[in-house]
Amino acid sequence: MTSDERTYDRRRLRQWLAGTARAEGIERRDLLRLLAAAGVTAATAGALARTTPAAAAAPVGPATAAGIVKPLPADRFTVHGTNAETRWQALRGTGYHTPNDLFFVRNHTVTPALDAADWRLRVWGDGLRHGRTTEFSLADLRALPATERSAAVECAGNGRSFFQRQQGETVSGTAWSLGAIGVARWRGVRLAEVLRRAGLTRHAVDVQPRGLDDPFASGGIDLGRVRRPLPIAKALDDVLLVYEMNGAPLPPDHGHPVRLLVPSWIGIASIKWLGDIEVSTTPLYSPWNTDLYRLFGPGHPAEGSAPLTRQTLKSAFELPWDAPLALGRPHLLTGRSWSGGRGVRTVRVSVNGGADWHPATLHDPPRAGGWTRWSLRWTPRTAGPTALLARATDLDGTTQPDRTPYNSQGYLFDAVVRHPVTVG
Ligand SMILES: Nc1nc2c(c(=O)[nH]1)N[C@H]1C(S)=C(S)[C@@H](COP(=O)(O)O)O[C@H]1N2
Ligand SMILES: [Mo]
Repeated sequence: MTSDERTYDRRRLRQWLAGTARAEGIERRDLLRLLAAAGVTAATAGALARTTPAAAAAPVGPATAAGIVKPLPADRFTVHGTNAETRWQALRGTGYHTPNDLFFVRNHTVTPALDAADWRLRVWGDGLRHGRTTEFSLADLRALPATERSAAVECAGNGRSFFQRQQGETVSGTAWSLGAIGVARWRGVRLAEVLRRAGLTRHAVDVQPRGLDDPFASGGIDLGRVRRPLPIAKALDDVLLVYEMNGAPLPPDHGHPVRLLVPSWIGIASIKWLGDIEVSTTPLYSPWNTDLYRLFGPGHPAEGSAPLTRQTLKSAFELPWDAPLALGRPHLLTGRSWSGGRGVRTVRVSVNGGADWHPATLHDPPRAGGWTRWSLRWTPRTAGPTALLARATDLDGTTQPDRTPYNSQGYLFDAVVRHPVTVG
């Protein structure tokens, strides 16, 4: 978290407290927690709570089907409710980019069926000249200058299950292993270009993209459609509105016809099935930057950390969990490491539970917003169970730690994972 992001969050909170920032669909207890943390009196809190529409109760039932369109064969995916995680062994030999049919899916509800022919993106808000609204069809976006880039989309909760499995800590949220990441080649138009054409003014501070999928309910509370404010500085930097993924039209599960791509940031920033973007001169809040996607727990402020932005550093082996490996035979261990910073510089691997470490051979240069493939030859000489470990260091000098500090929702796990195998 850079000090810029903290400063921005504090300023936004102050503006909110002054009644010049809006917060819709936020639970009352979150408002109160934020206000209490800032030492605001109950009278002010009451006034603010009145300006916030009451959250509507909505029935919530258990997820019955995944609600995902593409096939999810068991040798390629692990399904968690409405989400599907890529199995790492399925990535071996697939090249730098994750094929679309192997790419993980994280849906708050279900993949909606949208028709590209009558889809429109509405860009609106008081941060636009004369407060005017502009609509773009897919053909309009395709007629604008196109940009292509490789980038990862990775869930903020990727690796979450290791808080429990490795650190014995209970956290809430989808119990992902390490497969809630994919890297694709995306094609689209810069958000900066679209905002400029819509009449962006220099008074805009936040943009809020919102999805067309069903509203999301949590704990019986309707939180509304999936949306998360993005500071204007990031929006104008490297964010794309994408309509192609690895050379194909964006598939239904990944946001057809158009999604946002926010490179290096946690996956929730990359809103799928984009319907509208609000451009605001006052800071915005949604449940996705207040109650969710901040760090809570001992060691964090009561209102949580600043909203999460960049991803952390991780490594994974392209092997099944508990893989059997033949004794005395040469094996080529392969894997990938990735960082939300400037790219991976070195990877060290241990084949004996962390006692000895060997440099892995890297097959890609450091790439910001992407990953680096690596390999190590190993001929096991001792039979029995052991753990494989990979530890990456990025160009910013960050190295994966042995343990990730606890946070109650299990975000941003970055510790070295112990991958069990059996030699025999
Ligand atoms: N509209 C919408 N956008 C969304 C989501 C969603 O449920 N609805 N999930 C977010 C989350 S939490 C993640 S991690 C990424 C996952 O992108 P993918 O399903 O294409 O892999 O999409 C983000 N964008
Ligand atoms: Mo996510």
